[in-house]
Amino acid sequence: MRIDVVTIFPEYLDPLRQALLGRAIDRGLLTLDVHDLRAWTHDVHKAVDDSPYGGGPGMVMKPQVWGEALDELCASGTPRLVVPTPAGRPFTQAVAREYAAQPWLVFACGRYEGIDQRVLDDAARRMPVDEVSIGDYVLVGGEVAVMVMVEAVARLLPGVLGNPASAEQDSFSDGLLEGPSYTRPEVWRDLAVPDVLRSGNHGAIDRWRRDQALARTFHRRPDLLDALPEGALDKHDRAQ
Ligand code: 6GU
Repeated sequence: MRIDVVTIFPEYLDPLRQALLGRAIDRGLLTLDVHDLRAWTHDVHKAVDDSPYGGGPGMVMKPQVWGEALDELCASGTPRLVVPTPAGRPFTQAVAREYAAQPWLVFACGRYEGIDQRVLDDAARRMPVDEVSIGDYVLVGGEVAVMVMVEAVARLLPGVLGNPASAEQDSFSDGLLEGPSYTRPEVWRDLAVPDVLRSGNHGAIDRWRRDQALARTFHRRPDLLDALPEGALDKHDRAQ
């Protein structure tokens, strides 16, 4: 998969080259190119923003600079353009899976009060454009949201995780939160590992884990239970 990111703070994205994703890049599973938006300015001040039409606080990113950047980056094909904004549709695990199936993503990081809407309207004439939010809170810019999304997408690419079963057992993959995990020692600060996990009875272990996931989801995210598809809960689940 190819990922391009356009930002006025390219070094902000450096952490994506660490650890698991760094290895995926080194192994050629993922190509990550980060571009400085100011490279497409023409004035001495390298201005990327201006005051908003209609008044109000803050600054809006200028359309000409973004237009030239996207024209040049997208000249060779049709990527999916992703624009992080708190005003976007929610980024979920389902969206991460959808992105992981794309050959090419371009992320356009806005700062200030966002990017002139015509940049997105114009791009949408040539490519799919998604405005997405990573949650109901406001960040100072799209860079950290892009890091979140790239990490969520990259770990789903074939070969990136050592053990692909990890992705299959994630929270959300079955619509429920994952339950608790334990490792040695058997007793730590007088707290014991639940007996069932040491029983060797894999049927009982699976049932226990499912019940833990259901209880945790019920308490922490009842909205997820309401959203489960018809038939997702069996009669043992409903007895919980
Ligand atoms: Cl994607 N961008 C910004 N700037 N703030 C956010 C966000 C995105 N998602 C939640 N808050």
